Amino acid sequence: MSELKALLFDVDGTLADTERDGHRVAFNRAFAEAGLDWDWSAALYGQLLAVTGGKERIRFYLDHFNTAFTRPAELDAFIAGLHKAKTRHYVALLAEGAIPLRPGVKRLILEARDAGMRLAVATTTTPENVTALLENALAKGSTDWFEVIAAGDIVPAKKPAPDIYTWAMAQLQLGPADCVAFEDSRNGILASLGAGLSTIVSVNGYTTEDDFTGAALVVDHWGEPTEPFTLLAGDAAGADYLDLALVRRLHAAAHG
Ligand code: XBP
Ligand code: MG
Repeated sequence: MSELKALLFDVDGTLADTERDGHRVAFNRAFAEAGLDWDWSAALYGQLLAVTGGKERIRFYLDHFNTAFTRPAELDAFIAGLHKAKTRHYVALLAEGAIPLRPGVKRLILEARDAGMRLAVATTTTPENVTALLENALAKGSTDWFEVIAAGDIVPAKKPAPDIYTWAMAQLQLGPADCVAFEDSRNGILASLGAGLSTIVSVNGYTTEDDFTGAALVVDHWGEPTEPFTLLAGDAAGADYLDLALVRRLHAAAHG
């Protein structure tokens, strides 16, 4: 039987509900700062989330939702500049405490850390965003709790490609049978399952209708003893919040 050695966490939508009120707001502030009349509504942003990666999302927007925009000669540099400004606005939002962790996230991470579980992040978002969320929403110095922070452009192909998870496990020198992944979206679970990882999903406002076939468990959030989760798929063995015992049970069911 494989021993559970590491937990691999997605960030956006999983650790915190960052997209609608965080990233989207930061994108719009960067567009306004650049003198652009682009305004991504919550509804439009839900469509744009089909593409992971902020720079890739801006290009997707231009290709499919704003073809009338007169593109500058150096489009990649233009997009990169917008995205740099967006990251600055996003980090500022997190520093104001605008985005809290989702239910159960701090509790499970602390429990796993106390149990000596190795922790890693595997995310499409920009590394500065991960640090800003952990330092402002989890705990000062908590970036150091994560042995590996696999983020953004570190791999050639973003989610739904499995690259970010494969890279993170390579850094940990672990295989998929040693780990469990935590995700929130179809792009995310395609990446984690593609890397062979048993995956626990917590949905959010943008992903409730996503196809999570293959997930070990699907819940609305990780829950707290006083705030039970709603089980959407899988066997929680009667538990109503996600703790390390339930994670271990799901890992054992997947890996014997
Ligand atoms: C979510 C993403 C990211 C964020 C925006 O990442 O796809 O692109 O939406 O962050 P994950 P950036 O769910 O894998 O954490 O603008 O820095 O890409
Ligand atoms: Mg996510």
